[in-house]
Amino acid sequence: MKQSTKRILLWILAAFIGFRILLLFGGCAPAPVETNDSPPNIVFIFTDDHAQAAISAYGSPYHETPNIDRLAREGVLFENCLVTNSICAPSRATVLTGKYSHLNGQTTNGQLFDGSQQTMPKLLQAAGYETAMIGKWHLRSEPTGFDHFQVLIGQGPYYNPPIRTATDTTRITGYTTDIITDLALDWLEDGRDDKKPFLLMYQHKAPHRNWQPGPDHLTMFDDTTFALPPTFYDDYSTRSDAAAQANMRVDENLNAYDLKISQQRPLNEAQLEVWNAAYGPKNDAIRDNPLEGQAFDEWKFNRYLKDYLRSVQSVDDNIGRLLDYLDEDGLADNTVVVYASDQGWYLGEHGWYDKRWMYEPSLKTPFIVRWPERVDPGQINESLVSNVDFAPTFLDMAGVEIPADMQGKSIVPVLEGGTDTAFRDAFYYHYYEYPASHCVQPHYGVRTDRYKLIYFYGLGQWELFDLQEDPDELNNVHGQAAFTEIQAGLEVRLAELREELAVPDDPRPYPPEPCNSDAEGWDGYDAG
Ligand SMILES: [Ca+2]
Repeated sequence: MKQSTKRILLWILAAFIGFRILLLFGGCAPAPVETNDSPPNIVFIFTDDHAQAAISAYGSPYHETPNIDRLAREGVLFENCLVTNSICAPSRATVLTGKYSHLNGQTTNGQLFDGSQQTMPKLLQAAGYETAMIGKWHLRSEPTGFDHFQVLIGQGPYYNPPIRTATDTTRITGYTTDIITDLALDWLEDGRDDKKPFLLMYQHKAPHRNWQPGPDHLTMFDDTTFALPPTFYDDYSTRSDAAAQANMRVDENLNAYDLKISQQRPLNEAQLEVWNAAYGPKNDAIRDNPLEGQAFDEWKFNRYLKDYLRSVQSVDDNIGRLLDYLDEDGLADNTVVVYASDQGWYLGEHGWYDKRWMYEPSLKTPFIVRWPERVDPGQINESLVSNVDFAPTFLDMAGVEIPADMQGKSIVPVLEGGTDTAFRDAFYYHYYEYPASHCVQPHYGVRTDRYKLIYFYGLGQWELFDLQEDPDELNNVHGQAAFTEIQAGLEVRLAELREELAVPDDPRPYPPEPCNSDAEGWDGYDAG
């Protein structure tokens, strides 16, 4: 190359560098954010059917969850994380795709998840992340977008779970919540490529039905009696016909296997030993002192609630193990830790267990984010965020472009900006699965910070709640003169959201199919 040409190229290079420096430090350019340059690791802790009411950071009236509370203390707790469709597989599909059920194809638990579509783990993987999925997958199709997976088969058992990998299936002896954590820690320690940032989806079965506690907590709460929740004997007056039609009452619909008054399913020797230690003496007591009426309802509620809380307690213990590992290994600062469940759950509110409804206990799911490098600790945020926002948020955290067809949006501005950051004025919800377990009528609706409008389209019936005046949603004010304007505004917003989100037209006239979940047999246990 001629000297003169070389000189010209050097000048061009110098001018380019100067321009870049000007961009970085010039008066009109934003100040650079001082952070670690490497993209953060993401640990997504995901449980199944965990109610906010069973986390002390959310004000549980029942128990303490010190390790989840620690995450909340060190991060941001979202009070209003709303799910798009309150049931297992649809929630999981929404988390993976950043899309509502009608677009990702998973409207109910009955479908096979289409793993060929775009997902957040695939996009992170393509951007150089190492991706792993360990624990409960529950999407029937083979996991895609992961460098490594070790998953339960279907719902998986609470004890001695078969664990499936890309190449084989091995039964591991022990309590599933502990085992999933062992596998996650093994992967963090020895399994991953430590030159890459990682996404670890660490997903528990617990506290899904039928709530089998671990060996460490079999007798926890034995000396406690919990009072029935104030709405336990809800008679569903003022509501549509849907609530009264459902079969998910603690006092009527829990069966012997749920309540551990019968083994029913064949148990192996190890399971039998645990079962006898935990329930043998308690069942002797109930046999010798038969109960009836409200006393029997209270007994059932306590049996149910205590097993549920015991299952949660092991989740909390294991989250402590994981947080300790991140500290000890020096990973904590540049690792985002997220805690969430696939939906909320009823702990006797309205008399119920299970989920599905757009009512608050199942619409809301726990959501806590800790990100020491970027987010101030100890925040409580009331923004209307959602599980549809998880995928775009993780991509944003990783510096990966969010695809235009994702329907959620990044929560990062809220995480960094705090409570005054505007996020979403109204949220769309849609539940589809019917006829199915528990006979909950399909419905959709809109929730704002204060109001909730629900349409049960199989019944052609509406409900409207003022959450400020009626937080328990006992008083349906739809059609009342005082709410005419509010109702009209919500109807408009609902139609707008349905259009924005490309929701197909109402499936009316809805086929008047009969629903009888008493005849479901054991299928109810696979109902996510
Ligand atoms: Ca679930």
